[in-house]
Amino acid sequence: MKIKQEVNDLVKRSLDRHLRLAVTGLSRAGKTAFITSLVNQLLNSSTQENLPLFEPSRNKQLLGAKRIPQTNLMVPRFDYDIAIEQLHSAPPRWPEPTKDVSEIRLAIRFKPKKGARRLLKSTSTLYLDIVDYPGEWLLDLPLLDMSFEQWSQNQMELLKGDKAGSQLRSQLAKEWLVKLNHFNCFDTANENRVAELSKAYTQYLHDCKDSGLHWVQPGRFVLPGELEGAPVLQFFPVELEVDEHGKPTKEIKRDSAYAMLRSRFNEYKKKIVKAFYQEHFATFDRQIVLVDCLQPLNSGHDSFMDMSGAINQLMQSFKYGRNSILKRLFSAKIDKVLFAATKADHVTPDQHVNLVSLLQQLVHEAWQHVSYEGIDMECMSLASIQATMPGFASVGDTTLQAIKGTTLEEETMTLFPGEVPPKLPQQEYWQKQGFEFYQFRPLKIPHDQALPHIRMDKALQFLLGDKLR
Ligand SMILES: Nc1nc2c(ncn2[C@@H]2O[C@H](COP(=O)(O)OP(=O)(O)OP(=O)(O)O)[C@@H](O)[C@H]2O)c(=O)[nH]1
Ligand SMILES: [Mg+2]
Repeated sequence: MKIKQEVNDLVKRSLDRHLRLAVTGLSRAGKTAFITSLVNQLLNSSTQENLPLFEPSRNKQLLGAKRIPQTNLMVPRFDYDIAIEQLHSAPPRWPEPTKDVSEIRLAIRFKPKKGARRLLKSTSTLYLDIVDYPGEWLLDLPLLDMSFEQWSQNQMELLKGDKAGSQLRSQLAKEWLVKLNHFNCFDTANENRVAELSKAYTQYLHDCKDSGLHWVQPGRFVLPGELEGAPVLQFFPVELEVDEHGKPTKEIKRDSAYAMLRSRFNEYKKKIVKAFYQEHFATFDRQIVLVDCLQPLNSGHDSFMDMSGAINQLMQSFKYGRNSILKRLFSAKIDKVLFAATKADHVTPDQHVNLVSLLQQLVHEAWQHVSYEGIDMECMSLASIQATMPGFASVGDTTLQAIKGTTLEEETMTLFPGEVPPKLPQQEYWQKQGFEFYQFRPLKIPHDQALPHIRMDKALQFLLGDKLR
């Protein structure tokens, strides 16, 4: 009897599956909403039928899901209960912004469809770890291949010329640049001065984010988490002359401010960037990248082009080519990447096609490269937590598609927010027509109902469908 139990346990363990799903996106892209909805949909999957595009649910193979303690004890827990509490408060509220990595673990029980699994036992379990981390951290990947001098030069160049966003950046950087002008990096280092200039530089990066520019480096400066105030986050680029090998033409003394900045930059690369890729990124099996295409459409040309650059940068993290930085750090595991345009409920349903083709354009260049590397990729649009309902509005004799929702100020509105361009918009788009969307608060829904969504089931199918067969 005991032996039979042991054999059964052994079979069970070898047939159960594990999957680490990473969820990322630039700040406010909708990560917390996505994870909350995903967990909520799975917890409700055995009793509710609102996931028709998710095969295991449609085929009634899902027996149930429950939350279980995570195995990685070094990462904070994703606060699902608080998010749900906020969504169910009166009036409903969106979950608070988050700043760090966090994770949550689910055990999903299902009936296998065929094969050895089915023969040996009637149920299997998929252990799913869902990890939330800021997309800004991926913007730091290129630092690993850069010297302090190269990085400084890059940052300074961003402020010059007529590239999209340069003018805005140089305005935002003014206060820091004035301080930098009065700073001699060849003098003996003074920690307080370095801290003061770092603060001004960090403020400039925050101001970039607040003005709709997402491409900021180092990414951890705007989302420091526990490292707030630590010297490893206190450095900034400097302007200096370099020789043909990229080395400073002036002699650098060991006790100079320059030497301090350079060593902190190197420490940042090693202890923050490299450590993230080795300790976290290397463990991911699947990745979803959430993109809010609508916010930059609202903010204008520079913000949009800047986001396009940031997405391109973000995608470098899935380039596992032979000579890539990643290859040197670890062997890649991610086999599927989903790009999802979030908050689709902000636009009318007829605009969803355009939203997807716009996203495809945004990721196009890098996309070709990644599919070449053998990763399965897809683009889609979704609303993790649907806050509006589609409807119609009459303008004169014509009836137009519209959306209806309640604003954060508790005002009910029916509106047509605008057309989403199917391609990267040209200058005329910004001059001719704007795009205007409102923030809506979540809908009121009873506790025992799964959260309303648009195409979460399609996302689940791409990310988990094959693991629940
Ligand atoms: N209408 C609508 N709004 C959404 C949806 N998902 C997110 N939002 C809005 O986007 C905001 C940001 O969403 P979060 O899920 O907090 O985004 P995040 O990526 O976790 O943001 P950070 O934690 O700040 O990085 C929310 O407060 C909502 O206003 C959605 O599906 N529909
Ligand atoms: Mg969040």
